[in-house]
Amino acid sequence: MFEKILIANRGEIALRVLRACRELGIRTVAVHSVADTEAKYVKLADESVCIGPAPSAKSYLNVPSIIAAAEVTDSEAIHPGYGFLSENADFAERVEQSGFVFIGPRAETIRLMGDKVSAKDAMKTAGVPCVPGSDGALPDDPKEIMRIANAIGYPVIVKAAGGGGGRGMRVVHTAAALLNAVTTTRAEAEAAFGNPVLYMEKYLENPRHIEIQVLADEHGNAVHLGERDCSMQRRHQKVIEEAPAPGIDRKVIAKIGERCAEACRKIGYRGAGTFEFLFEGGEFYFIEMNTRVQVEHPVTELITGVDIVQAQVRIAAGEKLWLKQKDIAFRGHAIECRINAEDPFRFTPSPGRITNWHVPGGPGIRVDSHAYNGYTVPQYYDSMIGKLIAAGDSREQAVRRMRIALSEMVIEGIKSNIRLHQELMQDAGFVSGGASIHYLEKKLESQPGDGRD
Ligand code: MV4
Repeated sequence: MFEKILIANRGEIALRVLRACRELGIRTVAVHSVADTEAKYVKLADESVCIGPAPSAKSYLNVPSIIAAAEVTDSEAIHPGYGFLSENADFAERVEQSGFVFIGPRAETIRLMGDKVSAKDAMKTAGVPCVPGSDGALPDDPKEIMRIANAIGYPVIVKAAGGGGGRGMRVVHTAAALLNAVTTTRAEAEAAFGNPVLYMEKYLENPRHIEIQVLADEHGNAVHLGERDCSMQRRHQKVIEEAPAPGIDRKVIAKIGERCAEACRKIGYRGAGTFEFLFEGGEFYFIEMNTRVQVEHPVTELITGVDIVQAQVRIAAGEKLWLKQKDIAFRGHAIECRINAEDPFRFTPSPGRITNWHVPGGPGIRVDSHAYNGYTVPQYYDSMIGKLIAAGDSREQAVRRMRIALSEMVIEGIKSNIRLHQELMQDAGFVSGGASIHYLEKKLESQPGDGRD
């Protein structure tokens, strides 16, 4: 096992990784920007290194600075967390070339999945069901493009190979609108990702977003840890996630989960990963794979008892997977509310000093947050300041516990989205379970919350 790991991230996930390392008896190095000098995980880490000024381009994305920090602290491995450099294949490569272990998949796998056309192609070949669409990249010839769209059937969605997570895509409803849409999306893709490659899919009108968590080792073993339902989202930002997904047959999950695990074995996947699917009409359609730990990993941890971050570290250290699929049991239900420093109904960021901070507790409650009384939320980064997770024997119990937890939570000095979560925990569409990816945005449109403060 490693003796010392450098955590190339900030906020709640830096603290989460730190705790996993502590339990494994590994010393930690926190790297931080000037704006995060007073952060809790920086103080708790065995060592810390300031890697640059507040803007993330000069600190958390500053590759030479992070590598230098690993060198001066004699770290053996680097955990990238999520966001920042976590899915940057060039970074993973630089880490390994500098003699450190990158806690994640091989750079080549990250690159494969980063290109959405090659990712889909690899998954199709590995037997994972995909959304019907173009066979690889769209050609330049307008006639060919028209032919492909006609074969798929409208509506179609044009996506950028370099995009993902909702960036660089456009829905097209008619043949008349197709070629302009392709031209515009291509120009945007070139500008945003430096990659004009596009692909096309059948547009699914009202799907749910269901993802499968996997763990794979470098020795060819892989398991799945079931699914998460992440449909409750706004502008591609997840708001609530839960596991298991309400109303989906366990046998159907076991089948798609095994497809994902088998795909991991086939492509030589290593580490934790997530297969993102759209789920509509009882069918799963692969869209993208995430090659990092995800924000919402705790809901899976709470229903399986598997520590996903510790698993990442143990796999990176070369351990053979200690879990067989039959060892993984799913127990009860877990729900996560992302706690953001923002206006609960207008969604404008609300950085600043937290003058009063109290977190809930009691059976089944977990709070993953780096915030504390007196902490100042910097303006430079994502507004997520923590996650409130409630687990119970049933979904009903998890919802009840979440309502109580939200009522106990105190955040003063800044605005937070606690009241939005309180409203959602009473919302008929959420409470009944199984809402689509469009549910929250439609609800917010019809009840915008204007005038509430
Ligand atoms: C789709 C889709 C409908 N049909 N693809 C958005 C994020 C990116 N990962 C893929 N996305 C979508 N792809 C087809 N063929 C609808 C979306 C989509 C979406 C997906 C997951 C979660 C939230 C979403 C919100 C809007 C659109």
